[in-house]
Amino acid sequence: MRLFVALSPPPEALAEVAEAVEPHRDDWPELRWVAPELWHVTMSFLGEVAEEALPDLAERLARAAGRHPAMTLSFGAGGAFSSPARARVVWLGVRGGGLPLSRMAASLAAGARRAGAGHADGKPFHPHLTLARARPRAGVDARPLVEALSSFAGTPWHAGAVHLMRSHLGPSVRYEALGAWPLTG
Ligand code: 2AM
Repeated sequence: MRLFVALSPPPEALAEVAEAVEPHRDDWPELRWVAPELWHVTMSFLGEVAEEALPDLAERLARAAGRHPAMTLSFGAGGAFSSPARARVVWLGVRGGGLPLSRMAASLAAGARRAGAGHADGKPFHPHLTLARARPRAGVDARPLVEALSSFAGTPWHAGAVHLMRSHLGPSVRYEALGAWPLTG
């Protein structure tokens, strides 16, 4: 099963983002917009994981989560991977996490690896909310969109738990929450 670990921001925080994004959607037919009900902040992408690994994975994620503090985060200015001029992914940034959030991501990934899930990809952790993706093989010049989203500053929200999510790929992607574990504090 295809798994990832994520933060699930509260509906109010996502509603604000939806409102900010809505005026732009129709201007960018070359982008595939992610439906708001799928929005999340990926902490660690695990990829294909054998079902037998789930109990050990759950235990290790619970332990890792419990070693990190709950935090107050907010969505901030837009950006793009790999660059606004050749965007493959357009996102909003996550503010307020800093080093503790990066440490939490590393700790979740390390716990998952000990359960045989995921692998170190060497990429720096860059917390974000993916809004839209370019179609395969097409980098999009999304500079005006990134610019339009540069002033976005969402209301702070409480990140108090991490979720283990399963992706069901198909004509329309669906996510299923397999578990949730509290952060401390
Ligand atoms: P994204 O937010 O950067 O797009 C579920 O598919 C989540 O896992 C997505 O939100 C995506 O993060 C992340 N993801 C999917 N495929 C990935 C990959 N090959 N490497 C890293 N993260 C991936």
